[in-house]
Amino acid sequence: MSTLRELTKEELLAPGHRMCAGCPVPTLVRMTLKALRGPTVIVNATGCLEVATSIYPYTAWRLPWVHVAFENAAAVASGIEAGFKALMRKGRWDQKVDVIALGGDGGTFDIGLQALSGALERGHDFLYICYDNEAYMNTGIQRSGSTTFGAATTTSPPGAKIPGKREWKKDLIGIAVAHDIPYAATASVAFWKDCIAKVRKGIEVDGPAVIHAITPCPRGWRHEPSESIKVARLAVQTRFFPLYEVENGKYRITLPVPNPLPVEEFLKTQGRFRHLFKPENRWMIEAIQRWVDKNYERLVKLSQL
Ligand SMILES: Cc1ncc(C[n+]2csc(CCOP(=O)(O)OP(=O)(O)O)c2C)c(N)n1
Repeated sequence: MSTLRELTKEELLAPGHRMCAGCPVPTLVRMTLKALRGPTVIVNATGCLEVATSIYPYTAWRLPWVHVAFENAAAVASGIEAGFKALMRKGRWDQKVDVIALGGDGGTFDIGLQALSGALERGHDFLYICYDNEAYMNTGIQRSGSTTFGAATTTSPPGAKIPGKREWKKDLIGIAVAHDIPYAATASVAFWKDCIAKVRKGIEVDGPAVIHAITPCPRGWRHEPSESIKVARLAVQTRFFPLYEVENGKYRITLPVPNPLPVEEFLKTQGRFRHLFKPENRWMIEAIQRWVDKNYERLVKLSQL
């Protein structure tokens, strides 16, 4: 696949779901579903995507889909993959079925991490995609292990006591790669070609694959619904969210950013960072810039190994 024309016109996520206006998660899902190569089962952890696409008695999913708890998406995906394998071994099934698990950052970085680690360690052949809106959005914008340092959330409100979230974002891909899996990558909804190619690769590799996709949330990030894709693009152009992949341990930056914009350009698009622009908080912007620079340098070094 190299042009838009070559993509299937089939939409396996039906319109009419109840995701918020401007939410890029359905866009990510539509891209994902255009990368399929055959029969596929979707495993969906509790989160915005699940609650808003499966409001009883309706469903927006036009392929087999199972809702699982917040914490066990990867465990259920493992079970489905192992189940099909067993049926094939017994001669009761003869077609490869791909399994894709989808979870938010809360379900992935925090509560589902144990199940994900177990599934990666056991080597199940499935793709795990984390859509990262950097908080527990569907329950009221609580901070998660993925929320950026300094961000305002309902559980890290900036004020006299704290200047926003005090901890740094976890390195999900680093954790996944430490399991020695065949494929891991980051993706942004603003770069569809890169995103679809990575999903396809993740499906095709034999063994576990993990994709970490940045999906700006107009409600929680406090930006205009029409700006989500622009924000997702700025995340990459400022090197805040570099696009790279790790194939069998080999790092490659898939979209190098030789002349990055300052991270401020990304931060200032969002109300959740408004307080950082007060003179007494500017040190936090500088700290985020240092974090961004260090991370990108690290990725450049790793990709030269
Ligand atoms: C064990 C457990 N604890 C808490 C909840 C309540 N809960 C449902 S969804 C959710 C947050 C999900 O956040 P995330 O995974 O980031 O997805 P998002 O809502 O942002 O799409 C929480 C806390 C739950 N369903 N199960």
